[in-house]
Amino acid sequence: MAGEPQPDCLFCKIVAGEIPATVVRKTERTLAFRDIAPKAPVHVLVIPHAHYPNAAALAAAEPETAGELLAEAGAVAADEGIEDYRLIFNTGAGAGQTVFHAHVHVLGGMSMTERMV
Ligand code: DGP
Repeated sequence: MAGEPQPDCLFCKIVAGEIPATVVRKTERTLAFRDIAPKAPVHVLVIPHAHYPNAAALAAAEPETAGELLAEAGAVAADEGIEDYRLIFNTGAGAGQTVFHAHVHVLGGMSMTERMV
């Protein structure tokens, strides 16, 4: 069923607590944790607990959760004390997506005028 945990999904395992992560925020529907290979001083991933392959699929199925994902991304930036930050949704392997569970990268803490993930 759409949104159900997938046995081979890394981020579903983080949601389930089966793989450790440095969690910075948690809501009933979302989880925010530090990226294992940070590309900026602040590099946090915000994901839905529910499994969807990318952010657009999440928004189509659960628009409220997609909105919460964005609100939580803003809350992460506020918690980290950064006003300027970049949100990135890689979608598809050709765009650099490596984990096929919806997530948004929150990147900041340095000049973001050129750098891309
Ligand atoms: P993307 O390339 O957009 O699919 O981003 C996936 C990100 O997930 C990438 O920046 C690295 C991060 N990542 C991969 N494995 C782990 C992990 O086990 N723990 C954490 N915290 N992050 C991970």
